[in-house]
Amino acid sequence: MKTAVITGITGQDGAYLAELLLEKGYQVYGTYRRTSSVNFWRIQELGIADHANLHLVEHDLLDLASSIRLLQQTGAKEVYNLAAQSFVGVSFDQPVATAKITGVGALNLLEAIRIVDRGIRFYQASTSEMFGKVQAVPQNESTPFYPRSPYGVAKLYAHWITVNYRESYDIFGSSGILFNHESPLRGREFVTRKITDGVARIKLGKIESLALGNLDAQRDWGFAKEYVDGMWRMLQADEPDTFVLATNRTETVRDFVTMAFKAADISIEFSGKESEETAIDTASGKTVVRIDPRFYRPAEVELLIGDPSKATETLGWKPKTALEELCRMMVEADLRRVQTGYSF
Ligand code: NDP
Ligand code: GDR
Repeated sequence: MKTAVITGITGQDGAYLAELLLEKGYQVYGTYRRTSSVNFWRIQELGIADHANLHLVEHDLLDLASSIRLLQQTGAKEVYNLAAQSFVGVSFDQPVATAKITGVGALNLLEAIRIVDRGIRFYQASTSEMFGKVQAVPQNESTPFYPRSPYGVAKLYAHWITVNYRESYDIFGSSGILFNHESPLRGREFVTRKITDGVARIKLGKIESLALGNLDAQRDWGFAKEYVDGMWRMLQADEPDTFVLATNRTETVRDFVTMAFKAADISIEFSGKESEETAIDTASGKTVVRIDPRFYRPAEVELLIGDPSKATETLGWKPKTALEELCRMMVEADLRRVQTGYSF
């Protein structure tokens, strides 16, 4: 039976990847960090929390001995490193913690692989945030990196150390440069879920408006469930490599807002400029979106659009879900959650 370790089992991708690997018959060891109240809501929502082949393991990504024991005790042949301080906004306030967990965390796992068994295959969760300031569009595996946040810089370290261990020690380390991917399991700090959750609350009369930051940012948003399949495919390939996963379509945050309100049958209209911009519900005339400059970032990534051709040709991976469908799925899930009072 195949055995895999997923770091960051409590996150969006960790939950979907665990579901996928369990469906494929794997023994899955999902790691979580020690806190006074661990939250397993995502694996509970997917109905896999009590699966006989899912083992939840406490692990400290900054403690090399902890990673060595993890690999020795599980005997895993595939390691998916998804744990990270993954919120770009917070990385400006906690740059050192982000560097450690998001950057050096990957190194600890690679060192553990070097010590325990160099045959273990390793997946590193790299990101389009490494492209940062636009150097070319669409972005692909050869586009130069120019990260714009402590998060992006930390991820770039993790990316290059994966490449370095591949080249230095012949370790099967693959890196997926994934563009934004969303789902009903997305954390509420990220803009899409913040919007769909906010729209649901406005629709159900729980709040009046939603406060956002930069509406002009453009993102290439895909469906997380499809992206974890791409991660798995990378570790089944003949050779370790770097792959972009993206949809090759980009939209502004403003367009996503309009789409989300539409999914809740609310038509809105934007007016005003920059921090004065607002959106009103055209039926009631009430303001439903306003700008709060606290959500602006010290440096912004303005435009992301990825070219996934290499993953399509080499791995047979293709995005399938249109953004409108993804947005509707998220709004419907949030309407249900707000109605039942069970919302994370
Ligand atoms: P989430 O934020 O949903 O999950 C992050 C995971 O990392 C959680 O399990 C979290 O645990 C864990 N984590 C955070 N801090 C620590 C820590 N100090 N020690 C151990 N574990 C920690 O992210 P996603 O699932 O969306 O993303 C998965 C990975 O892919 C991340 O590395 C992210 O940076 C990367 N990525 C994500 C993209 C996306 O669009 N979703 C795109 C490209 C890359 P806890 O629940 O305890 O906080
Ligand atoms: P991002 O995602 O930074 O791309 O990183 P996020 O959803 O946080 O921001 C996307 C864009 O929306 C703008 N924005 C806001 N963002 C948030 N969070 N809250 C707001 O109120 C708001 N208003 C506007 C942001 O400025 C930004 O331009 C995500 C994470 O999952 C990373 O871990 C991952 O690596 C990248 O995607 C690819």
